[in-house]
Amino acid sequence: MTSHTSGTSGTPSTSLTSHHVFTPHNILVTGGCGFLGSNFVRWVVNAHPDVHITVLDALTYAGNVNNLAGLPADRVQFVYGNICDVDMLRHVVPGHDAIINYAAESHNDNSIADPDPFLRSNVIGTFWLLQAALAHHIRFHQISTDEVYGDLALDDPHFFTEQTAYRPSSPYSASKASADMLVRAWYRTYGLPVTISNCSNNYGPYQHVEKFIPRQITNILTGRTPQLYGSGANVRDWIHTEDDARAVWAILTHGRLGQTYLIGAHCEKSNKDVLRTILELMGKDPDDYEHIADRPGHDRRYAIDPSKLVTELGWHPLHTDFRHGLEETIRWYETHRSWWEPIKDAVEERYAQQGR
Ligand code: NAD
Ligand code: TDX
Repeated sequence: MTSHTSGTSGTPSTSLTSHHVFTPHNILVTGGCGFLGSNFVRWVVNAHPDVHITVLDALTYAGNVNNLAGLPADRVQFVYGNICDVDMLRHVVPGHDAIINYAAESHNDNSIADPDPFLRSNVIGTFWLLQAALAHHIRFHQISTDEVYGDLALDDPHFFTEQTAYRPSSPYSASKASADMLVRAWYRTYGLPVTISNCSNNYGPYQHVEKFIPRQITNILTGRTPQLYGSGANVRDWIHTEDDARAVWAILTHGRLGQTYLIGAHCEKSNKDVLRTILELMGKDPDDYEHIADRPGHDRRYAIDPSKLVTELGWHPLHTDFRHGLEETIRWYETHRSWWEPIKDAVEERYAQQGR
């Protein structure tokens, strides 16, 4: 780890002078072929020309190596591998100055149908990655989720903060909460230099079509009726994936070790409102959707208070117009049909088997 005083793109300047500043040059991004990971890699390539990135990814159903297409080969190296593979980690991890762990099973509905891979990748995988980081005392950043905090009532005036108690609802969120606990223990017991970020719902390009926003956009593009779970009153706090990437970089380079930072852009919307906006933006009747069976244990509302990130690290979201962000996202799916068309039918078949 080296010390510098100058700020970098996406990071703050003034409030940082008392903080240790970390300047990574050779980072390992696990899960970098997924939605958030690939957007983070692309952002780092553009914003930090001095950083080399190794992407380690098992290319599960959710990973697509084409998500890295067009990135310079001398800056981004892809390694095919599973974070549960201890022998592989022994070879790949050394030489990097930071690990950013995006690798995970990420979809709640899948975790309800079959929790097994979630325990393996999210809990056991994080454990082996921590062990590999510890062997070389490598800076470790864990990508986590606001879902570890459970949910809020729709009319609750409170937000999640770093002090909110963990109360995960689904096998997915329980596995992410478990991983966070491991990361905290490796800091306290072994002194591994870690940080954790818990982010709200991301939207933007390269999101798998199993997720809410891409599923509805591609439903409309393929002549299917959009589908709302339950009443549609459930609220999610949306953030553009590029703003999440900028926040992760700020925490990695300027965050205090051992700390958790919540990432959110104060953009709470009910699922029904999001779907109606998508339909309207795509020139359809905003009421042309159907209510279907609710998700078991469905979290009612997520809402993030990002004050710590804002005051300590000076981060602010740049994508503050959600409607415009949705419009751009719709355009992306309209113009990248070859990216999602080959997997769409299989995703819908899997949903049909789950009764959704
Ligand atoms: P994703 O499903 O799109 O991508 C996950 C990636 O990890 C894929 O490329 C997959 O191949 C890879 N992967 C899975 N298991 C692996 C393993 N054992 N070894 C190596 N690679 C493996 O998921 P995402 O939406 O990009 O989420 C990434 C991370 O961000 C997850 O940890 C998730 O919990 C967290 N997160 C996501 C959101 C969101 O809105 N999508 C919000 C907050 C936090
Ligand atoms: O067809 C649908 N209809 C519907 O009403 C789908 C797929 C979802 N929904 C609802 C369920 C949720 O209330 O939309 C909301 C968003 O659903 P998902 O896209 O599955 O996201 P969510 O369950 O909120 O979790 C997401 O944010 C937190 C990510 O998938 C997680 O990886 C992240 O941790």
